[in-house]
Formats: sequence, structure tokens, C-alpha cells
Amino acid sequence: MDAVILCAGKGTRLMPLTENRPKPMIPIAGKPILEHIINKIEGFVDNIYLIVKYKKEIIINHFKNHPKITFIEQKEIDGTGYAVLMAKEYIKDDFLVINGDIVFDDDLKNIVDYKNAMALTEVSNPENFGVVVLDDENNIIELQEKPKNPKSNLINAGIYKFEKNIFDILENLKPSKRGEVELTDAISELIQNGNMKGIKLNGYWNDTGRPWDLLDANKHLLKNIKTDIKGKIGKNVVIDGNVIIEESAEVKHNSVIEGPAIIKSGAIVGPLAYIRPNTVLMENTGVGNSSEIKGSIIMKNTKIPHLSYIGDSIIGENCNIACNTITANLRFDDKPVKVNIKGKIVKSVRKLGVIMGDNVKTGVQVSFMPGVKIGSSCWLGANCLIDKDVESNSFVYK
Ligand code: TTP
Repeated sequence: MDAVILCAGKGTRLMPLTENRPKPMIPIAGKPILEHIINKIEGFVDNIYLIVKYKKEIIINHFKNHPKITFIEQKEIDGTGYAVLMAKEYIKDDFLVINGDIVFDDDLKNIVDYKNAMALTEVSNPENFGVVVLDDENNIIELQEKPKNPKSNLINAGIYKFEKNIFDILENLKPSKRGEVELTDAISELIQNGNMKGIKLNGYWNDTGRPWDLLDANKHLLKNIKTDIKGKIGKNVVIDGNVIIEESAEVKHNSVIEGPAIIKSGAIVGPLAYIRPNTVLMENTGVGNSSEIKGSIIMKNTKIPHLSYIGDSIIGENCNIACNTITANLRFDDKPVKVNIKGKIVKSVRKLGVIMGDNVKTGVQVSFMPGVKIGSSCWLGANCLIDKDVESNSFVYK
């Protein structure tokens, strides 16, 4: 059996993290979201077809040596249905379709037994998803797209099993109101014919739609790591809990690392740094004297050399965080931190710091209020308090 993974979307809700990379390439728990999916299925599928478009070269470059992977470029038309159709000439038999941006525990062994099936998961906010209604034999009898009054808590988890004739349905579909050829329109036809099962997934599922979803998925995946220390460890370093320190990483003397945490190759920690649980320091990062990092993803080449606090945050690549840069990650009133997602202010989680794009520089003593987003390539001048989102390429100063 083959698998088609949809990786061509823009991931606009995750801007600025998707400004320079496709959403499936955002690193969580030390590797891109897409790599977690591929690792899960590569043992039991014959071929993996990645449908790519937005920033495709980053995906191609990362996976080009994988023996089972073929890249297919999604042409001009948008939509998940059109994306699947791109694989028509490659697929010989039944196949899996997986959104390239989901994190899940299930091994997918249950879904492959059915002719046409959709994986389902239960959520507390079904109104934000495609809601599914099942009959007693797990046939899907209704699919409601982001309904005001959801009929169940079961939603479309973005994983499907199809027979090859789904391509005939897709070819005859007209674009939806938003001008996209939608996979769910093809599925509606299968539902009308009584030919679509709903299979509940076991365990964790997250569609990484919003920045705090990434931190939650990161935390979840880090629960499974086992201690593996290959890097150089200095004198009086304290390592507590499960921690991976890759070869050529270095933890200098008197630093404290509380797992779960991953320190990737080339990263240099300390002396006297404090790495708290659920932190990932990607390749060639640096966290120096008296800097404290908690529950955060720090992407490659970013340096936090001294006296800073970064909590519950995502920091892009190649950032330079100057002395005494501080993130606030909790409101006085303990209410959920509010975040602007595509112009709409939404409640996130109780603890959220800053979401920062790539190539940002902070001056000394810059502070961030909870939930602010900083676009790529900004300069934030000394002593600024950043209490609203900053557009890419801005220079903010006092
Ligand atoms: P969406 O979640 O609909 O789109 P998106 O990833 O661009 O996210 P956002 O809403 O933040 O902009 O896409 C579902 C999956 O399908 C996702 O893995 C991306 C993929 N996709 C394609 O491969 N091609 C497409 O044309 C579209 C729309 C999505």
C-alpha cells in the first residue's frame, strides 16, 4: 500500500513561523512535523508521495535521500482534493492520505483494513473542525464543516484510506465557494453511497493549527524520549529526567538541564545556563550564562548568550537575543493569553510567551508581553516593551 501526504498548504495561521518554511517543516521534538509522520508509516507502506508547493525546496532538500519518497508538485489550483488528484498516475491500488501537519499517536493499523475510511478523533471544540456523525455500524452518515451546532464531538482527523476510484470522483468535482477543489466534497459522495467508515484514533492527536498547538505537541512527543547523552558535558552539570544531548553538542560547567529536553548537535549550553522541561534547542543554538529556557522550541543557529528568560515560546532560526531579553508568559489574572490569528483575537492557553520568526535581533533589555508575535527579520531596539504584534522587517525603537 502507498501513502500520499499533503504538504502543499501555506499554514497561514502559523505565521510568522511559516514565513520561511512550509508548516510540515516546523520542528517539534527535534525534527520536522512531517518527519514524525514519515517515521510512523515508512515501515508498512511501499511508496510515500509528498504533495508539495509552498516553499517546496525545503521539503525536497530534507527528504531527497529517502528511498520510498517521491515529490509531486501541486499545480495552480488550491484545495486538498486537487492535492490528492496530483497523485493519480502514481497510485496503483488502495492508498492512505495524511495531512502533512498532524501529530498523532495511533499506528494507523486499524484504518488500513477498510476500503474507504476517515480517521476520527474526539475534541472539546468540534465547531472549529469537520464534525462527523456515525451510525451504529461506524458508517459516516453526515459531515458538517465547522458547524455552529455540532452534532457530535467526533471530528475529521485528516487521515484517510481510499480505493483508487476516489480519483474519478475528484476529477469531476467543481471548485467550492472558496475556489478550492475540496477532498471533503469527494468524501460527501462516498458518504451518500454508504461507503465511508469512521475509525476512531487511539491516543493523542493535534492538527498544529495555532502556535500553542505546536508547543502542546512538542510537550507530548517529548514524553517518549529516553536519555541519550553523546555530547560533551562539563564539570558540575546537573542533568535530571530524560534528556537527549546529541554528539557535538556541549553543556558547559555548572549548567542545569531538567528533562524532558533535547539538545541537538552543535548546540552550546552554559556555563551556568538553566534548561527547564519541554525545551528543544535545535542545531547550533547557544544558551549562555544565566539564561533560562522553559517549555520552548529554539530553532537552529539562534543565540541567547546571557541573562535572558524565554518561557513557553517559539523562536525562529538565526535570531540573536541580547542580554536581559525577557518573555512574560502568564497574565496577572491567570486568564488565557490572547493571540491575534489572521486578524481575529483568540484565547489560547494559560501560559504562552512570544512567537518569533527567523532572523530577529533584540537589543538589551527587551521585554515581551504574553502571546505577541514578531515577524521575521525585525530589529527590536534596546529597552523596548513589546506589547503588540510586530510586522516582518520592522525596526522598533524607543
Ligand atoms: P488546511 O489546514 O486547509 O490548510 P493549511 O495547511 O494551508 O493551513 P492554514 O489554514 O493555516 O492556512 O490544509 C489541510 C492539509 O492539506 C494540510 O496538511 C495542507 C494540505 N494542503 C495541500 O496540500 N494543498 C492545498 O491546496 C491545501 C489547501 C492544503
